[in-house]
Amino acid sequence: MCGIFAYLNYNVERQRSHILEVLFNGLRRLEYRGYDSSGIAIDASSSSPVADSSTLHPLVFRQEGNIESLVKSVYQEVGAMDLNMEESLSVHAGIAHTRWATHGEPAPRNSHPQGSGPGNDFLVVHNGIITNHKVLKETLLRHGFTFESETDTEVIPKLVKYIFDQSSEGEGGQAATFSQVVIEVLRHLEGAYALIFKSKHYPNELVACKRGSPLILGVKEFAEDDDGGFSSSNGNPKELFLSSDESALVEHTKRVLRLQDDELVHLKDGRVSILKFSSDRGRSGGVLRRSTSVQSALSVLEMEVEQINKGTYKHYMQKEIHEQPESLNTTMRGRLIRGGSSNGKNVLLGGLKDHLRTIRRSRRILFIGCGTSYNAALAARPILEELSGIPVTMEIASDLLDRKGPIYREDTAVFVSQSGETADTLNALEYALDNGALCVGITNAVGSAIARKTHCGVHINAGCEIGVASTKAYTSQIVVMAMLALAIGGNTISNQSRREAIIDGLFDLPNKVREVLKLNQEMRDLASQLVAEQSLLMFGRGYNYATALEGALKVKEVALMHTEGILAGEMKHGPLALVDENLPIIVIATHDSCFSKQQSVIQQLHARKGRLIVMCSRGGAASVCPGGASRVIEVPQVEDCLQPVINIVPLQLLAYHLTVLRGYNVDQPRNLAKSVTTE
Ligand code: UD2
Ligand code: GLU
Ligand code: MG
Repeated sequence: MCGIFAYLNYNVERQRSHILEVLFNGLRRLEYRGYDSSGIAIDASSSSPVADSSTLHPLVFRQEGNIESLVKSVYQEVGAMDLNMEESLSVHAGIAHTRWATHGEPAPRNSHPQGSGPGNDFLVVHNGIITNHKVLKETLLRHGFTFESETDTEVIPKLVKYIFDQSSEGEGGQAATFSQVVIEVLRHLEGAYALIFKSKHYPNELVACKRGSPLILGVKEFAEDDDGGFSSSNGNPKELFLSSDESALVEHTKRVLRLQDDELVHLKDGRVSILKFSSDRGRSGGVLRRSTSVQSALSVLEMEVEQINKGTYKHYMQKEIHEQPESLNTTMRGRLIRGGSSNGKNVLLGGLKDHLRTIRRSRRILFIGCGTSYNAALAARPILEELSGIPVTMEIASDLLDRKGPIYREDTAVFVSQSGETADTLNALEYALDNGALCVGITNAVGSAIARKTHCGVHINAGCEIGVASTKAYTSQIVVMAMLALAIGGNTISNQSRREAIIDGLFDLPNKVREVLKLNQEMRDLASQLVAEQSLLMFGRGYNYATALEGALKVKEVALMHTEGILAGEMKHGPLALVDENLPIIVIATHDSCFSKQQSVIQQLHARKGRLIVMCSRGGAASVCPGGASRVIEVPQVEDCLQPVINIVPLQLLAYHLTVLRGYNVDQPRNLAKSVTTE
């Protein structure tokens, strides 16, 4: 994780050059965590405790690359603008950041502080990810804001400015405090963050808060009558620090306070106030009385956010299916390395790197999940077995608990859950923790129960998923588990070319998903053929056994049509009895090591006059069904272990169109909930 740092001196004279050095040093202490760019913001022109927005001019400096290149460029720029470095400031608030890009390439415009627009009325440094940034951005664009970066972060300073402007245009009542305005902003943010806000409208104040990412306050007081409290209301000379990491604080003070999630600190006039905020959207969040104008600015915004959520799509499920090229990009961003000749191609999962050795030494890996998450793990199982050489067993969470299946200290248990709140999976996690296993989470929701309680893990970063039937989370889960397999497998001479092929395949996967999405119309046609059927079978094997299960689950849960996913190798042990000229059967037969076995399955089904729909690799129709299937779905071919990501897409589209044609509710299927938080 990257770093965040702030320094506020109050009633202590500090030269501007000293303030800069404190900020730079803070960043140097955070360097060890890795980063790709950095930046700081300080004030120009003289500041005093009574400074106002007309006398303060924030200066923002941002650079790609290492801290020293930032330092160099800052000194060049301040030299050029004749800024008095010796000027002594009795109060000043400066902020700083090291960035590890998640949204947008490393570049000065994407570095932090991010600003609210011309004049930089509000500045923000951010660690983490804002998962609903797109929706917020669209709203802000319509309110006339323009964006300069590709970051998820930029919506935050813009949103503060929007809310601030709206509230001060209000009925001329008492102006909102800095923390009030920030709390309103937080109610709109989803995802993970540690944030520090600075503004010329609130000179010499800082507001900081966190959810999911760490943030620590350090206090150094100079007066004798130290009352020892953090919320001391005294105006004694002091220096205040904020950082994502203790290592940047220890040289200044030992008096630190680790902020909890949903806590906010407001540094003003030498006082430190700590407030609890509720980021729940529905409730009247925040502890502060909200001025009415802030409130009305907010309700307008909330309404608009709802309206544009679906964009041009009719349903969330449809939107989320079509979003997959982007969600996969976000999942992989910053985690795939295809650079320098020395280390070649590799993956970096920040949340696991300190645990890989333990995982490699484990006696077995258990994948534990329910529904779609279980299916995603099943899709990734073959590649994890191949690259790690460790036995991988699959567990449906409820079944593991029903059996009280044995789990040992030498096991690594991987818990897969989109919401991170799935009750059965959470219970299985408690059980595995009690038994001493190393517990790894694969979750989409940052700060969720499973993310918090696992020892380590990976956020799939697929963005908020609203449709009850999971689509984009499924493909992102598979991709994360393929990266997990690469990370655990490690680099050996013998598997090098295989690893590189998979990494290349991952890089190209979003493009291939874009191609397969072009089957939309074809799948709608197929859906209209199948709309009145009672039942549907899906046959898969190897990497695509999971595809058959997940495809069937999709059709079942949204289109309310009985559908079964069947392991093709089991055909003769029962399912063959069902085959006749009426029952539609989808056979997944894309090119991989199981292909010839699938060919023979198709022949046998054909011999029994089965009504076949065959999914095959592009251009492969003739070799798959010489006798002619009633229909062929041709998909782009990718590296075998990534093929499930491609193959599920037409089946998601089929399920979607079947549902619409059958007149059912797509986004809220009968009897189902998005996250199953009860057993
Ligand atoms: C982190 C930051 C990301 C960016 C990046 C830079 C967060 C949430 N992520 O991403 O914004 O700054 O670093 O390197 O701030 N974890 C669990 N269980 C789970 C999922 C995650 O314990 O189910 C832990 C994980 O071990 C790690 C932390 O949560 O300590 C963040 O996980 P991540 O996958 O978001 O980490 P990373 O390095 O990709
Ligand atoms: N998501 C933000 C960005 O890409 C912050 C990344 C970070 O934590 O450094 O700019
Ligand atoms: Mg955790």
